[in-house]
Amino acid sequence: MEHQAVSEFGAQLGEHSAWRREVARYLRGLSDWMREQELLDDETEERVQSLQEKLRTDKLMVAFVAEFSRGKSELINAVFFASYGRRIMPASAGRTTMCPTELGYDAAVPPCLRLLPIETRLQPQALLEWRQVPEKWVRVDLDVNDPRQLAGAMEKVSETRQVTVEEARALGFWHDDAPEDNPPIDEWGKVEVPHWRHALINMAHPLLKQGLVVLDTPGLNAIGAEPELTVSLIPQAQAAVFILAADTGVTKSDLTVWREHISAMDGGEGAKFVVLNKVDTLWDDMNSPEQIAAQIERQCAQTAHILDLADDQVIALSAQKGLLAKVRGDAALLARSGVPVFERALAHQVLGARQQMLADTLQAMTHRISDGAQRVFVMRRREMAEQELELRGLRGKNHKVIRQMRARIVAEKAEFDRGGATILAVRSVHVKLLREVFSLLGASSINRELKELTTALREPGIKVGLGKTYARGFANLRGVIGRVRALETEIESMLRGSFQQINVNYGFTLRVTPPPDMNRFDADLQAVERSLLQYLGVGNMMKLARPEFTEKLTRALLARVRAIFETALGEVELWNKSSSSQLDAQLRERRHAFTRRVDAILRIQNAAGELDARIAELREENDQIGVQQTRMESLMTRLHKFVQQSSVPAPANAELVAAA
Ligand SMILES: Nc1nc2c(ncn2[C@@H]2O[C@H](COP(=O)(O)OP(=O)(O)OP(=O)(O)O)[C@@H](O)[C@H]2O)c(=O)[nH]1
Ligand SMILES: [Mg+2]
Repeated sequence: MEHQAVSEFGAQLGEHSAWRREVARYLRGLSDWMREQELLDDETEERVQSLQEKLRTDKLMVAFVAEFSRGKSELINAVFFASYGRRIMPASAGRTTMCPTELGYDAAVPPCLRLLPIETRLQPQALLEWRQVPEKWVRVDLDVNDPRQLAGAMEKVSETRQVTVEEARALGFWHDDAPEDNPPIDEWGKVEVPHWRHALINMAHPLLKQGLVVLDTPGLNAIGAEPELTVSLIPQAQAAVFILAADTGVTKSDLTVWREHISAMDGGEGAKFVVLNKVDTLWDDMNSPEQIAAQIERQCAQTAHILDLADDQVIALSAQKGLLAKVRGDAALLARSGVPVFERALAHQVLGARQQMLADTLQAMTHRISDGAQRVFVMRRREMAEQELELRGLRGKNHKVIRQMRARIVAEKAEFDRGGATILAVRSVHVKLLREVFSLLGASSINRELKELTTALREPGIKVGLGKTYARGFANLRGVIGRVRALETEIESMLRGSFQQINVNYGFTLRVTPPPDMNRFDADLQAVERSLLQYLGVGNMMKLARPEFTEKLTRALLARVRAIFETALGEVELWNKSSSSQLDAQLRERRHAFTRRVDAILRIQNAAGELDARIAELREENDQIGVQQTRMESLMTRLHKFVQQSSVPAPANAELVAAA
């Protein structure tokens, strides 16, 4: 394998981004054209825009989670930062990364490192809320062209402070009930705690610019004290990388991290990676390469067994040698380090899955677009056919008949406008039902359904029977989703009935789009429920007796549930828009048609020969619709062809078992 300045993952992410940009370009071409032809209703327009936005800015988070000193930061350096020719994230023996560190890119902010002081833990706001308050973060500017300055600034994530036991307790780093986890007291009676609560790194690194967000986390104790990491940040990552070290094996605390943060994680097998790092500690000149390979394979198998995974799911590598090999341009060492195998697996699983998801969304979208357009085509053709018939009937007729015809059209239009009242009535029922959905998914509904649970959590002291209260709280939330589902069904059948009526009465082609599927939100809630379950065990009795802990837990929980309900609400809103904008579009078409008919009659009244000219025009317009249809289909086919072109190749399965 040849030396690569950019990693395998980088190359594939680059291709994936190019694919996204290209898809966005095709989609823009299609939607611009559709808009010009007045074939796009408001709702579809909104969906197209949001997909465009997603294609442009969608983030992809990879979280590195493990006990301290397993090599998280070193692997991040090897995979993402080797091109700087040195270590960028601090990686050293003992506890190094002291606060969760997010690396990403935001064009609106200059390259910098932002740090949230640990004291913010004394205040009730959730991390999510602190993100909205930039002035509370300490900012350090970064010079991305100077690797030394960069690495120097990054050292900040390792900073600690000496505080009294009292302060440490308040900050969540000292627990009288778990003395073995407490930091040692120095001769001045102080203990060491992290200086920062969270770090955000903003830099225009090529991978970050393409939407990658890397989350580096500190070892066990520091994560445990920040429930938001467990409830929100890690579960929402597209991939989690769990790291073990060959020289320490699988320790009890490794297992705790695995159980609490990774194994319960949603997103299927593809989203979890298990790395056995530091295999270079087994590279021993006294043993033959075969012996070493066999030993590594054995350790992978053992690890897989303990974690209850298939043997080939543990990737053996040496982050340190991988970084060194890239910096030196040593291809043989790089291959031996096993890092490229990990990069390929990551690229394939993460990017492949994401690309598939975008492709599916796009497929559904174009389906919807073409469906809507076909309905408009049908309606336009029908209007034209009717008008042609009307005009043919006027052939050879005198002025009086023509005048009567005009009067009839005007009367028809007036009646149509009056009929608008029926349509309004349909809308008001619809709106009423929707209002119920909105109140079910609103914040006060969540508070109500979780009242018992939040009260129990906030009660001082040991909590008894919390597990049951917890389960009840989530059952309530799922009940709400169930009620929303029932209302959706009700709205859908109401709409179906009235659309049918309107179609018959006015020759419209309205069709009810299926309501958003609530199962997804059900599944999201279940994932949240699972992610917090670990806190309710007997082993956590003491933690749960601490008000500052339960307060954080409660807030993190509420924030996450609120986000899920808000997403559901957004979907229902869009669905609502789909029926109202269909109706609007067809009403508009019909009004156009009336105007065209009246105009034609006026022309015919004014000059002989106009009648045949207008009939010929109608023929032409009708043919034009055929041309539009063909054009639309060809634009769609081009888009689909491109979308299906996958940019991410599959890794050979055998590669996943690294050769030493
Ligand atoms: N021999 C060897 N040492 C490694 C390897 N990867 C990391 N290390 C060393 O292990 C130590 C810990 O690595 P880090 O990357 O700081 O570990 P971490 O998981 O980020 O640890 P915390 O930040 O403390 O949570 C450092 O001294 C690294 O140089 C490896 O592949 N081989
Ligand atoms: Mg680290």
